[in-house]
Amino acid sequence: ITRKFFIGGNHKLHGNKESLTTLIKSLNNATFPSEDIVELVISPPIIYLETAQSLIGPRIQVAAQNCYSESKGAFTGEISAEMVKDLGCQWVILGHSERRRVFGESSAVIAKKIEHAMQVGLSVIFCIGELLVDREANKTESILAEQLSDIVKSVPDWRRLVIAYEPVWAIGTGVVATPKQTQDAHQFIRKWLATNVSEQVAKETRIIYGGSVNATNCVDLSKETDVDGFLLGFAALVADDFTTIVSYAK
Ligand code: G2H
Repeated sequence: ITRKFFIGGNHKLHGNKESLTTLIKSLNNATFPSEDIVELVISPPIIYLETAQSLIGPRIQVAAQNCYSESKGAFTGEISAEMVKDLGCQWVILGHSERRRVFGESSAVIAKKIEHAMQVGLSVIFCIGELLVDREANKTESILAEQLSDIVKSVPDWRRLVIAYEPVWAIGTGVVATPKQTQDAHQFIRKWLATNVSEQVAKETRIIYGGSVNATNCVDLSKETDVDGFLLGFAALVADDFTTIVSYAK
């Protein structure tokens, strides 16, 4: 497989300058598999992007947790992809279920954000996933297909898109998807890409899993064929957990 394993750490609304500095120093001192094997990204709150960017060693990249779809203008409280890029950051997380659900971001808004961020040169971690009611109603695949369809025309460069499968019922709940549930969803996403984009994009796109991943359950999840990495939440805040999870990169 030509897909490089990918581990992202989504800090969400956690930490401060001191804890972030301590975390990054620990990561800088950790021993990771080589950069040919695994790509590492951390995503602190946006206000600390510059702090993170100034502290990281060569192995770690930085992602914003969000950015707006316009370059500039009367959009109080927003930040642009250009600004993220200006700080030297290469990545942005878009479509996270917390953005969709807590902040009411529609698929149309997310699609515009993806397109703009990519045009500016950022790489995107794009999140999709079903609710528990969807899974129980056997609608997981149709929800994933819908979330993919909503953005498929807005991706100018698939090589800079990582898809994070994050079942909403597994996010921050301690209830992790089983390796089989994960593999099934990832395989479905890959097939969808083959049919609706191209065989090559399907083969090359990293599909990572997020939702209550920890230093124990990552072992079996990482063995699944179509699992190309993880988007970590709480585990990303603990340097030892992050490092352990990275050690299972394949
Ligand atoms: C899912 C994940 C990171 P957690 O949101 O994006 O968080 O690992 O805390 O469930």
